[in-house]
Amino acid sequence: MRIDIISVAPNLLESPFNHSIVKRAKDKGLAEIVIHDLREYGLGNYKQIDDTQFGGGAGMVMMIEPIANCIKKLHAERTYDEVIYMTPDAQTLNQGTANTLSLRENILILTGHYKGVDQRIRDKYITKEISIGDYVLTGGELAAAVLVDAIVRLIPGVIGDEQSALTDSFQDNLLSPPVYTRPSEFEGMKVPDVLLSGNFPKIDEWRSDQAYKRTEEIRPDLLEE
Ligand code: 6GU
Repeated sequence: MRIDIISVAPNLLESPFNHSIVKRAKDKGLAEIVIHDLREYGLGNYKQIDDTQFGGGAGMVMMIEPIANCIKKLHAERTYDEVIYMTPDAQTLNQGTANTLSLRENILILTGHYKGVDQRIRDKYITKEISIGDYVLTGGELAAAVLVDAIVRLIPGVIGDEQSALTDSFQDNLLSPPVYTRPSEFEGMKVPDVLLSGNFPKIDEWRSDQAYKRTEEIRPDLLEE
């Protein structure tokens, strides 16, 4: 999978993509992530990328030309399955979206800053808009890092233990059951007997039961979906 990201703060994206699972995916050749500095497409001597908004009001808007020029250049090099704009005024990311996107070949992600991008960019170039939750971040970079991590770990071959991506919280709209490791007793706190029983059908049943109970208690909205 190839992921291109357009950003005004490329350094914010360096660290998350050079560690852990995303780094492993890149090293294995399963994911290629290329970051494009929007400033290089800025206008004039000052490389301007934002301007005040028509109609007045506080906050700058990202201008259409620098973004359009950057997107056009990238479009000339490859066909994108999806051009995604990271913005808080969009549907929130969930596991289903991550699953779908992990099957794509080429993805382009645009990250916004300030008041966001000129609406005409969204109208013309964007095929999908994603928020990562109901709160506001300074910019879309951290949100893009979250999205890329969620997608890349699902690419076949990225996670060694194939099973583990499938048993994640949310994969079946349920939270994960509690987990334990050694020691079996710590300061009087014991691991549930069933997990030490060796009775695997029973253990599976206990885990499903716990997953359901946890979901009911913490995220009942997931059960309604
Ligand atoms: Cl995608 N961008 C920004 N700036 N804030 C957010 C977000 C995205 N998702 C949640 N909050």
